[in-house]
Amino acid sequence: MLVQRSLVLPRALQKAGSKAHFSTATTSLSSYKLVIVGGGAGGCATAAKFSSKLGKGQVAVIEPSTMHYYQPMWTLVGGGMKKLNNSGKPMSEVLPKKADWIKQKVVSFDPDNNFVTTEDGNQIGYEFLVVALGLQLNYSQVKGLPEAFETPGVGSNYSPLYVQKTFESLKNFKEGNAIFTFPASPVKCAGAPQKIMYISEEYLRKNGKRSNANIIYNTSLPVLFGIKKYADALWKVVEERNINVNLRRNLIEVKPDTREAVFQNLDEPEETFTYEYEMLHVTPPMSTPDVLKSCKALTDDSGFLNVNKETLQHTQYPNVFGIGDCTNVPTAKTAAAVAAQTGILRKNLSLTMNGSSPTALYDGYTSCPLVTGYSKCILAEFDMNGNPLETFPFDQGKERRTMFHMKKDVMPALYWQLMLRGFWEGPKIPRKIMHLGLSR
Ligand code: FAD
Ligand code: UQ1
Repeated sequence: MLVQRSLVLPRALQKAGSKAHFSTATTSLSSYKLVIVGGGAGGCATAAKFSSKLGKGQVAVIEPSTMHYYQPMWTLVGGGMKKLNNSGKPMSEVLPKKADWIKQKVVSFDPDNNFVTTEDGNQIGYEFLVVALGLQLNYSQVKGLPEAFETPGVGSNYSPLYVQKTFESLKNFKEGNAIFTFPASPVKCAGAPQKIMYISEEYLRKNGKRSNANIIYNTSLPVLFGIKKYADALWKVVEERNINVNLRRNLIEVKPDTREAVFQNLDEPEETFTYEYEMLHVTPPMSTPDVLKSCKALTDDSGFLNVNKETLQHTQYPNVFGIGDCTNVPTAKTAAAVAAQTGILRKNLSLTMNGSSPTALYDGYTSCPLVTGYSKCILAEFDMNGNPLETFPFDQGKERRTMFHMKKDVMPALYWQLMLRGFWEGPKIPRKIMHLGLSR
């Protein structure tokens, strides 16, 4: 339920002398103590924490989607290990009951006057704002997409619309190139574009089709994976399994009529390479959603929410915080990172609400379970300086069955039962226990 209230500035901001501070707005707005924009992993977990702390009617989540998806499961859906409907729940079931759900899209921000506008034209005021908008998938930046998803052989684990096409393409594979792409943009879960390749390779091997298949990973990046320890492990996997990796190749066009994919050489932009495909798995270019990108006051030059990378507080507006994929925190964008950030946000937003300054500092913890088939996984965990920050007291650079089961069977429950309810802030405590207090 929306309450009518005039906009008052929090004490913290009156002290801070910030931009948001000198707003003299007295307009009566539908207003909340805390507005959370986006009800995905970060928004939902944050809403759970703060709605139980602040009570009913104090927190609103603005989120247009009817379904909430556990996106990490899509890697397994693309490989035929889980069904798409296992990966989603109605948004009404996951958002906390004590928060008001405004089922709308935010269409603009006005951080100087502390309100956002929704698609239906309403203005929602706030004392504090958390931006948790995730990433937008820009399939149409590749010529021929998204239409090519209507044709055989083309799938994408990144969207609930196309993830089932991945497994369909794998099942129907006869002979030829199986191509997996990585775009020239920041992405969420930077390991996912290659996880599905290892799964596909094993599928084709187990189904007697591997000798008919040429498996190709065309990535825009200059490396196979950003963290050396895990990149070294993955290079061994691609060599052992006869996978062709081409660096600095960016998908620019899909021609479904001739089943061809065109890539640009990012080091020689005039040069293109055209490949026929039997199967094509597309990881789309991504950006922050247009509504955020177009708000220059809130974003950096790349369109990401401009926050202090350690406190998650906005660099200009102290009553604005960010969480998850849409911020410019320089770490890999994953749900695991979001989990760790919820702990930082819980402390720093509470302190700010009470008129103090943030003290909790995020180390950039993130994790990518690099699934390498139907029973193995390398669990990459690292910080924002690229240093491994592993939970378990064994070498996580090795493919392991236990880590596969953790990804497939433990993580979904951890996400739905603990994280979205505000009870999982990442593995810092288990990590300390397992390293006898000797880890960060
Ligand atoms: P999201 O969870 O994407 O939520 C953003 C929300 O904002 C959405 O609900 C959206 O509807 C809403 N929104 C968008 N625009 C608007 C608007 N204008 N107004 C209001 N609301 C809006 N992470 C891992 O930790 N481990 C993994 O193994 C892993 N594997 C992955 C595999 C795949 C194939 C994919 C796609 C992702 C994977 N991830 C993994 C990444 C993880 O899912 C994301 O990092 C995480 O969901 C980010 O959370 P978020 O809250 O920032 O964004
Ligand atoms: C994690 O915390 C998390 O968020 C819930 C994930 O997303 C689903 C992960 O994939 C991983 C690996 C973690 C880290 C958790 C542990 C126990 C290492």
